[in-house]
Amino acid sequence: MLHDRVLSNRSSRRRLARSRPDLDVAQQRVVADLERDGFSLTSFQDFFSDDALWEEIEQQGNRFVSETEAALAANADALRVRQGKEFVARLHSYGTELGLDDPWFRASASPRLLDVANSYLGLLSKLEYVDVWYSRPQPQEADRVSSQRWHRDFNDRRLVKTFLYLVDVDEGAGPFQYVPGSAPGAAKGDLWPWRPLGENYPPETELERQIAGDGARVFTGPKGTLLFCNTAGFHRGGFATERPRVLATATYSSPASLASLTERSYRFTGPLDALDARTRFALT
Ligand SMILES: O=C(O)CCC(=O)C(=O)O
Repeated sequence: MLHDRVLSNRSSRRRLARSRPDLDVAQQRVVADLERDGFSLTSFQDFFSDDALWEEIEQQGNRFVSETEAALAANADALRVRQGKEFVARLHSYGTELGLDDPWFRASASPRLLDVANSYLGLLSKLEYVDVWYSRPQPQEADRVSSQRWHRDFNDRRLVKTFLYLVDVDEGAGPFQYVPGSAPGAAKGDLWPWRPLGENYPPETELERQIAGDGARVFTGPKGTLLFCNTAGFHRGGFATERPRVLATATYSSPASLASLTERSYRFTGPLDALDARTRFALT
């Protein structure tokens, strides 16, 4: 893509190369896992070691659950949902204003996470999307729709998404699932290969036939599970059948992706001159 090779990403690659982040062991492990498998599994506590921040995010999640369940009981029309994905209620959705007083936004914009995303992407990344999701249970016999079906994200060949579980997630809560080694360039990268804005949803049964054997990873896990993933590889999730799934999520993309294929979900409201260079770059 012209955008990738020549325009927006070139200077962002150069800027990262000039001052590479100094990663600690936990961060190095995440980047190495992402390179090898396309995902990395850890926990908020192990990655952040920040009890106060975890408590704030937990409270933010609990408030969102109470508000969502009150709205579901009273008037489901009041929920923030997107067309075609009505099974997910969102805390923010698009067009919201966010500052560092929002705890999940603060974690997502932290140097700790940005340094991992930037190292894996090999450039200064953009924090494109930040939200908290409540996936509503649906009948077992319902058809899987949208991101409940296997797909590659259209955003870019390489991107990083984080998923932080805010409830225990078992099979009945619609766990996230991923095909290891399916990111572009990896062993299974050529299965229905990634294309910008391409048809990235192959027939479910065909894909499952192709990956039979090694299969897919199913990420059930306790509250506090933190998953990193290059979702240009095949993934699906949120098909909750017994209990709601609640998670916080963020997306880190290249400047080229944001310039051409994707849209930032929020406007940062805090003072820019208080931020270091990589954070300012990520939020603007
Ligand atoms: O809800 C899920 O587990 C899948 C999410 C997804 O497809 C995505 O964020 O790209």
